[in-house]
Amino acid sequence: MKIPPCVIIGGGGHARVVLDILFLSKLGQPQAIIDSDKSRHGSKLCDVPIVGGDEALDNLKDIHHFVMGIAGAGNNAPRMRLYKMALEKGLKPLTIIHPGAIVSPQAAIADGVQIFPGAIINAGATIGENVIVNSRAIVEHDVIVNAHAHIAPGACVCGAVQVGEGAHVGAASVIRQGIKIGTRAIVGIGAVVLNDIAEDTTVIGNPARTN
Ligand code: JB3
Repeated sequence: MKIPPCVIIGGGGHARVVLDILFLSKLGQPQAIIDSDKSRHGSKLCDVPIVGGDEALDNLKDIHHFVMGIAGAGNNAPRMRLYKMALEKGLKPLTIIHPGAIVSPQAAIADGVQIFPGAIINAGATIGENVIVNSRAIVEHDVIVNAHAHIAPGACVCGAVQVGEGAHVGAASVIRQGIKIGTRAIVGIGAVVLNDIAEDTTVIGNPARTN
């Protein structure tokens, strides 16, 4: 089966891992990177050319798929905006899964999802569009992660938790089973969440509290 050529949107640290996954998984053939930092146009990342900024999306020949190369620590709005921009331009999102991730066949994985090395997605979990499940994160059974959310490295999301659209679950945080995390909420690094979190709310600490 032909490996689909793709463009990577954003060419920084997260993109480096995305490229690693593409090279290993052969789920896409990265042909170009677009990045808003003009000083990097004409250079390469992992041997993939940085061809221009977002305007370059209109002139890509024979590339019909994209992968988000931007993560953003805590703020998922830029990633959501760029994802929707690529869709509007008729590009299709690739879902990328590192060969070293464990994904239950009973999990539902939407378009544009990124599952990083060592991540575990357990039975009955639903992972929404453009979600990042970062390195060694655990998404337990029956969890619902809504679109554009980010489960950061080493986070542990226990059974049947609901993560709101665009929320950020911080690195090495722990979310007790059954908790609801609101839209665009932010869970700080290492937080231990024992109660529901309202939308647009940031919590830190153990036990997690609004800061
Ligand atoms: O901590 C970990 C494991 N990962 C972090 C991740 C969650 O967030 C990582 O260490 C970084 O803190 C961050 O990764 P990201 O998003 O790759 O950040 P950065 O390394 O700064 O790269 C972002 C790239 O996107 C930069 O090269 C920016 O110039 C570019 N960029 C920013 N806005 C954009 C835009 N590129 C395009 N095409 N369009 C934009 O609007």
